[in-house]
Parts: sequence; C-alpha cells; structure tokens
Amino acid sequence: MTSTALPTTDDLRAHARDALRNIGVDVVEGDGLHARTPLTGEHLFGLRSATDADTEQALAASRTAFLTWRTTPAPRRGELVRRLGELLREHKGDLADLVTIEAGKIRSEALGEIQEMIDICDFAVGLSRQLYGRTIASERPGHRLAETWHPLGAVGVISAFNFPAAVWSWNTAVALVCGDTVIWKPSELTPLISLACHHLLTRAADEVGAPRDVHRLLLGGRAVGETLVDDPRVALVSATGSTRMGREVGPRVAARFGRSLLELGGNNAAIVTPSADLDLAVPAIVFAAAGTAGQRCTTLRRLIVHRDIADTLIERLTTAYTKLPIGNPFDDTTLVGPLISTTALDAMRGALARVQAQGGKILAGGNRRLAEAAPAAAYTEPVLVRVDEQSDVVREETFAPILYVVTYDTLDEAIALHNDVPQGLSSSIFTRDQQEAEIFLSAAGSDCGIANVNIGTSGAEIGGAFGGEKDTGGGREAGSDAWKSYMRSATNTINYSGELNLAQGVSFL
Ligand code: UN1
Repeated sequence: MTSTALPTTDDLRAHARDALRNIGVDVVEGDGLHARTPLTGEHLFGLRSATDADTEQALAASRTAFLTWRTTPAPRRGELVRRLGELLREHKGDLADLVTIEAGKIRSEALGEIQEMIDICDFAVGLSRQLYGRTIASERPGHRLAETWHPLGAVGVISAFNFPAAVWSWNTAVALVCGDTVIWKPSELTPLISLACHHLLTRAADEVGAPRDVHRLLLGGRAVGETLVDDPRVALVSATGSTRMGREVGPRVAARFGRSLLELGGNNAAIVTPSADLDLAVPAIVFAAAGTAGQRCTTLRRLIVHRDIADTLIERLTTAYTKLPIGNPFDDTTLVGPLISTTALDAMRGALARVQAQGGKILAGGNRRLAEAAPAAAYTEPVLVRVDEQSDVVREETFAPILYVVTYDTLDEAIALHNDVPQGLSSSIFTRDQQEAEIFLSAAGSDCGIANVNIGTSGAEIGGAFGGEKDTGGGREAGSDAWKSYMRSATNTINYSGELNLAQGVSFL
C-alpha cells in the first residue's frame, strides 16, 4: 500500500481560511469550540460556541419565522431552496475543500457530498409544487374527504461528522419547502463547513426575501442537542448518529410527544452468490468497504460469500486492498484518507483484537500508516478479516474500515446471516440469478431500509427514501415521500349536501 505526503496544519489553516473567505464567512474566533483537521489531527482555530441564551433566542426567533413561513406558498418557499442550490454550485470547490479539511474525505467524495446537496435542492424545488394530499371517496352523499398537509414547526437537525453537510441539506431543503424552520446542531468536529452552509442559506434567504430566521445554526456541545431534544418548541428532532445516541434521543422526544426521525448505526452486508460478476463485485465491494475510510453509515461491514467462490473472491479483494493508496485526501491518487480521530483508530484496533481473540484471521491490511509524519492523525490500512461466525464484535458497528468475510452454503442461510444483526440500514446482493435477486428483495429477504442488486451498500442517490430498520431507528429522509415526516396531515370532511348525515348510519336528534 502506498502513502502520499501530507500538508502541514499551517497549510490547512490557510486553506480553510481561503475557502471560508471565498464563500463569504467571517469566522468569529473564540474558545468554546475547536475547529480541527483529521489530516494532521491538529487544531485549526478556536470558535465561539452557543450559550444557553443563544439557544433560547434561536428557538424564539425560529418560532416567529415559522409563523410567516408556514403560510408562504410552497412554490415560493422553493425559491429559497433553488437559490441555495445555485450558491452551492457556485461554491462547490470551496465547500468540498472544507469537507476534506474537517472530515478527511478524498477530493472525489468531498465533491460528491456537495453534489448530493445540489441534487437534494433540485429535488426539493420540484417537491415544492408536489406536496400532494389525496381526495378520498366519502361513504355519504354530498360529502368529500380530503387529506391536507401542513407545516410542522421548527425542526431540530442534529448531524454527524461523516456527512457534515449533505445530511444537513437533505433535512433542511425538504423541511424548508414543507414550511418548517430549521435549527441545526452539527457535529462539534465539523464547525467550519457548518458555518459555510449556514452562511449560504442566510444569503439565499436575504436574496429571495425569506425570513432569515428560517434557519439557525447552533455550534456547541451536548447541552445544545439536549435542549433541542427536550424543548416542546422543536416539533421534529431529526438526528443522525450512533444507535447509543438514538436510544437517548428517541425516548426523550417521545416523552413530550414530539416527533423524531432517527438515522442511526448500520452494519451493512453484501451477499455474493456463485453467479456474481466478480469484475463488477470486487470494485463495488472495495468502494463500499474502504471508501470514506469506512466511515459512512452505509459502509459495507460484512461480506457473506458462497463457499465455492470464497477463495477466488478473497484473493482478488486481498490484491485490491494491498494496492489502496492511503494518505493525503487532497492528492488525486489517494483513495483512503484518515479516520476522524485516534479515538476512532483505538476503537478499530480494539475490535480487531477482539475478533482475533474470537478466531478471526486478518487477510489484508489493518496497519497504522503515517504515524511518524502525523502522530495526532489516524491513518490506517482498511482491513479484511475472515471469520467463521458472526460473533458479538461482528454484530456491532465499528465506525472504521473493517470488512468481515463469512461463507455460506445456501441462500436461506445467507439471508439468515444477513439479517442476524441488530441494525437494518443497507444491504446488497451480487448475483446474475434473477430468482436469487428477487428472493433477496422480497418480504422474506433483506430486512433493511435499503436493498440493492449488483451495487454496493453505500452511495445511495437522493431520489429514494434513505433510512433503515431495527437499531437504525426507522427514519426515512431525502427523496420519495420522506417529506411527509416533515409535515402533519389533517383529514377534512366537507359536507356540501345541505343535510346532516352522520357516518356509520348513526341517528341522533
Ligand atoms: C451517512 O453516512 O450518514 O448512501 C449517509 C450513502 C450516502 C449517505 C450516507 N448517500 O452512502
């Protein structure tokens, strides 16, 4: 595996300042929060973080803005999102630079993240003219039933470091056209890209004459998140992160009868059957497992391979793994950037030690890289591990590039192994056998929110609904009819008969 040279922290600090300046952000330095970069693991700038008073003010301002926004016609709300999409296109390069600097993504994936934001803006603009309710046949003459969709209120968006901008955008673009306002608490690890997104949205609001307070950014720690979770002024809490976080957020929001939309951990698998096209499957598997340094919620973490092709597939994967260029994510040849932190590296090493103690065998990778050049950073070779069974460590999500390989004999056994984990986000099957593919997609197949054929588990397009079952939390975001989570429906019965006619044949008076 090759490594490429790293930039210095001073270079990255200057680069971040340039990108922020180009986007138009004035950074207010402070000491509440630290912007840092996983490229060197070092500090970039101190930033001001939200006080309790800031949070309270944001909640109040968001409510005031909602009162205007909810009655602004939806296609006009779409104009705000269209302008945001234009600004994202204009600043794509600088925004991608900030994603690389703060989240460590390679250039192509950082640009892909901004493209995903542009795509959801386009989707949401179209949606702004398609917030359809149905008209329903009434059982009574001269009556009509209608379903109407109304805005909910303020949406609290709590997002994670690994998609620091796209997760915000697919919540925010959809929430805004639905007539909601947004209060965003991003990951503490990615404040700079958050400031950039907020700035562009505020600029779009000014340009189209929308209330500025339709969007508020609160940079801060746990206390800010807790306020959004507990405050009844936040109608919907949309939270992306670990299952552990979701277990706290879900019940707390439910206790006040608020709504939550949870996108939690995944433990995504692919089944590779004997008929699979390995020329297609091998690069798809390597991208899904090693891409983003294994730090997508959709990352491929388990490979369930038919016994007859296991040796061939493992050999090809081992070769591919040993050639992966690891290092500076700004270098166009790099495919694997750093993990977010040395804590993440420790978790990866802990999982590897446990799985080896349980009989797992490392087939390729797993060594730390660039430790001398950047001791505070966490570069690692993605790792391929052969396991005989899905032990407890395999059934957990470790947010790192570990791919566990297990073999199967029958498709029923493969599907049982596939579904035998607590999480249920993304899944795929590699096969040229249509029957196998259909069984995998059927009600008795994959139990995930995303089930693919001949494509990996990660890199979903925004047009579909995104989310998963079981410990993944059950939320659906982005495309399809995920917008309904951001609105409330009202059922209307309209009587134009001129007579009172009670339903179910009831007579009264
Ligand atoms: C995430 O990792 O939180 O499907 C989201 C994908 C991306 C989104 C990942 N479109 O991999």
